[in-house]
Amino acid sequence: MNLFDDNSLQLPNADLKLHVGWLDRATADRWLTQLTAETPWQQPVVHLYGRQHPVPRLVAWYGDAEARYRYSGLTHQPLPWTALLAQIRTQVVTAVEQPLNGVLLNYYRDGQDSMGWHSDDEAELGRDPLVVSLNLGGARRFDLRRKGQTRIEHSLVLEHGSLLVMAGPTQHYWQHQVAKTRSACAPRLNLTFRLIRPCE
Ligand SMILES: O=C(O)CCC(=O)C(=O)O
Ligand SMILES: [Mn+2]
Repeated sequence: MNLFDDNSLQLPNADLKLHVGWLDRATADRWLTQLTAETPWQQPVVHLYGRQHPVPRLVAWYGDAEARYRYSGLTHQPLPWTALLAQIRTQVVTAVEQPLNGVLLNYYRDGQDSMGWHSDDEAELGRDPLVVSLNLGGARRFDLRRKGQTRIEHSLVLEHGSLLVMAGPTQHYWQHQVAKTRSACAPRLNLTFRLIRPCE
């Protein structure tokens, strides 16, 4: 992954690289417009203690047929790759030199859309998962804290066209969030590419 060697974040027990400006502006603009328009967005409802909570963002899951994925407490069958998402996957796979068979699209309509603290440590991602996250649209803050702690230890701003690569033990030791914000922010589309391993 030589492309990213100068972009490492020095956090213990983590392997995080942020490549700012990975995509040129015109391509990032075009992908944002097309993906926003053509994605069949869903807003899953999570059942917690007998109450129903719509997740505070819109989502879609695409991938190879075997890439069934659990998130927000539900199992999702992947949608087949569109021409554009297949092209984006090829570019991402070429950059990281690792296979990836699914992508979760998260659409944050405004500053009230968010994603709570979690690690991408689902069993189907295996040990030391690679999670490659492409950012389009409005910049948002991405916070990191150690598992078992409440203090935010590090924050990044994920800007239009940037690529964040999380690998190694990151998901084992760290959690991340995209918090709500009162600041005005443009709609944001985040694509996290993953490798779903077949069930044992
Ligand atoms: O929107 C982001 O940057 C984070 C997305 C994320 O953590 C996820 O999809 O698991
Ligand atoms: Mn995540």
